[in-house]
Amino acid sequence: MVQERVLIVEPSRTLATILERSIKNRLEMITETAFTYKEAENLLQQNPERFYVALVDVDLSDADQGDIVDLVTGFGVPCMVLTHEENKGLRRKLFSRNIIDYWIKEYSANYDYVVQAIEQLTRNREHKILIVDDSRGFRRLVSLLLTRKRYEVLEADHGGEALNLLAKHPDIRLVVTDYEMPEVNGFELTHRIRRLYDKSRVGVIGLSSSEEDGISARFLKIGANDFLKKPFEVEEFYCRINQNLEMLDLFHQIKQASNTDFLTKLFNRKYFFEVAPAMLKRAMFSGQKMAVAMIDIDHFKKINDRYGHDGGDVALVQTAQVIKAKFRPQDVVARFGGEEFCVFFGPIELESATRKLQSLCDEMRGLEIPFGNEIIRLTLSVGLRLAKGEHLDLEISLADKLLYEAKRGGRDQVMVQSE
Ligand code: GH3
Ligand code: MG
Repeated sequence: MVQERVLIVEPSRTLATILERSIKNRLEMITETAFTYKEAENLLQQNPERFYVALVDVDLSDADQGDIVDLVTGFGVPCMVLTHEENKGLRRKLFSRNIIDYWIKEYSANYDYVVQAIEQLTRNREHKILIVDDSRGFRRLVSLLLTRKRYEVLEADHGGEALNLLAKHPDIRLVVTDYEMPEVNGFELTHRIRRLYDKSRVGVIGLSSSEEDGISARFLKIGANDFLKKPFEVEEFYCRINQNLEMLDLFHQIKQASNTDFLTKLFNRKYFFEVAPAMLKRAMFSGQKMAVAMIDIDHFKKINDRYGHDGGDVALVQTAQVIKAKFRPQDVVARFGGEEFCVFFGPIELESATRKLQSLCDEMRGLEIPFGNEIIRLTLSVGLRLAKGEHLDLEISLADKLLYEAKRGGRDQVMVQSE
């Protein structure tokens, strides 16, 4: 991967060194430093695309205040500003000249904020935002503001198109929608989005320039996550976008943590029983074949006894990875507890499921799991059956019986239900 570069334009050598160190150490990015406007110009003239972002002081001895911003943005490099002055006019002027962030040096104690903001930029690339507005000019403006911050942006000029794009791009995290639009207005769109996606899955920020009473409250009551009145200050717009995405990320992390097993990162039993029963019911209704497998590590107690609990944990994590890699996205793979796993297969023939599990057993038998100076080896026993009814609990207990037979029959094998 190409290492990202940060251009620092800072007349104070001491501060430049502090910034260089924090960016290198914490973000593993390369820095190039200019102490004057002229030096910055020289650096930018050769291959400006190498700069991911520029961090500039607007007061340089060889240029007027703020000229450096025009230079940097003129080369298409996103520009963040550090300044000595708390000056409202300057702040506004700089945002109108397309900077993406602004800090007062005296308030920025150890410059953590600056480093965090650069880090945030790299994360922004993972966030897809949909802008919905019938005015092309306004969409372009918002889109520019967001792409400058490295968000990925999609545009729709009416509510219907917005819903189509949401269906086509399930990774859209945030919708920024105007209120007044022909056909489907912002309220109607928010309402329809909420029928399909909850607040933690797709965020909605309503916008309006209307003087009508209660627009913001109505947006929020219909299910918008936030509201912003037009025209807005660019800095506030950025803060709201950032804050809402942070909140959505938090929701996502909490959900992830509650659905996955901490050690192996596989789905946990709770999540399994949230999704699999409905899958089975749907499959039974439409006549599809589904299979259930219970997998258990053989003599795992001995592994713990011999290599200690840490060795057991390493073996569990490796086993989980091999199991996970073996199955398809439509199969639900979960750690049920201890050293026991369950696979609920999406539509599949019994022969195909059997082959997959046999190949899993073969792979595990041959796998050498390094632990310190030692190698851990283990085998698996599996019980597999084709689901006959729509009660998952029953299917699992029957697969468990087959697993028990596999154990009794000598372990390291797949026991398949006889038709
Ligand atoms: P069998 O072949 O009959 O399945 O024998 P076994 O030893 O694998 O089965 P048993 O159920 O007797 O023992 C399972 C052991 O797994 C007991 C428990 O201490 C250990 N175990 C459960 N969870 C964890 C874990 O998260 N980490 C580690 N290291 N060990 C665990
Ligand atoms: Mg076991």
